[in-house]
Amino acid sequence: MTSALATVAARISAAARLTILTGAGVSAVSGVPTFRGREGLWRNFRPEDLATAAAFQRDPALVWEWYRWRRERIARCDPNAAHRVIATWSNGDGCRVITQNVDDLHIRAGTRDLVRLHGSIWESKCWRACGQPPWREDTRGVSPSPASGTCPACGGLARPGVVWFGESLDPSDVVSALACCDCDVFLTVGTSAIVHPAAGLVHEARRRGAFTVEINLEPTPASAVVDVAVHGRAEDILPRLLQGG
Ligand code: BV8
Repeated sequence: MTSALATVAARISAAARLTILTGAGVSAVSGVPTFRGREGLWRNFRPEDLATAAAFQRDPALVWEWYRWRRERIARCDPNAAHRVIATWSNGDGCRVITQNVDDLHIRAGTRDLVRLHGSIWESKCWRACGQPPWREDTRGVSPSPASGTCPACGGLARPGVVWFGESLDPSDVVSALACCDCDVFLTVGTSAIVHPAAGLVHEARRRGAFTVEINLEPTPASAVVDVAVHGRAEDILPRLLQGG
């Protein structure tokens, strides 16, 4: 057990309030492609090129093809040990989980009271915002039929129910995420700490007095800010922290 892990484990067990922010690295070992890793590319497109309203306006078929490809990939993925540890912590008192991920693996692992900053890939919504609430297309194992590309209320074009670059997050999610920064320990796990406003949360937690920890394979822009930066795989590190380091 390294001294860094022992320090973090001690801080977690003494914490009345624990907040965990996750990114794509938590789902990587489950087989979900990360955004900026090698396998994150799709036909040489960058996510920032496709996950935008402008890209959808320009070529909805291409964007739907990417989301359908991701849904089919994610449908074959299951939660891993990192998700299970986070779910265990979330079912205790005082633990809140914020995720940037849209794969719903935290939910499938039983995480309680999850703040999903960027929505869910299993949801669709009306492109024209006709008033139809978002609807789920959880078709694990089966790719959604093309008909799922239309709004059940107005028959217009449907779009993936995620937050795209250049779109504002749901204000209630931002309020919830900021409230989670009032904590004793803030863990940022498996995120490149590039996408805002999620990337600002660890700074806010530190400003509010939290003991901050990063768990990642490699340094990120958050590494210089946190109290402890642990380099390793989330699926290895988190179970060791649950066991006391
Ligand atoms: C907004 C849904 C107001 C779609 C996503 C301030 C400064 C700079 C830019 C901005 C700023 N404020 C706003 C912006 C613009 C923009 C932004 O941040 N751009 C970035 C690219 C610079 N933000 C926005 O547009 C946001 N909206 O702020 O509204 C506004 C409006 C207009 C103009 C200005 C402001 C909306 C952002 C939401 C975008 N949607 N997803 C979809 O999924 O299709 S974001 C997308 O990136 C995913 O959700 C993903 O989760 C997220 C972050 O990526 P990561 O999760 O970190 O994944 P990544 O692959 O990058 O990294 C994985 C990490 O895991 C790596 O570090 C790797 O080392 C590590 N890892 C891998 N395996 C493991 C591991 N670690 C541990 N264990 C392992 N096994």
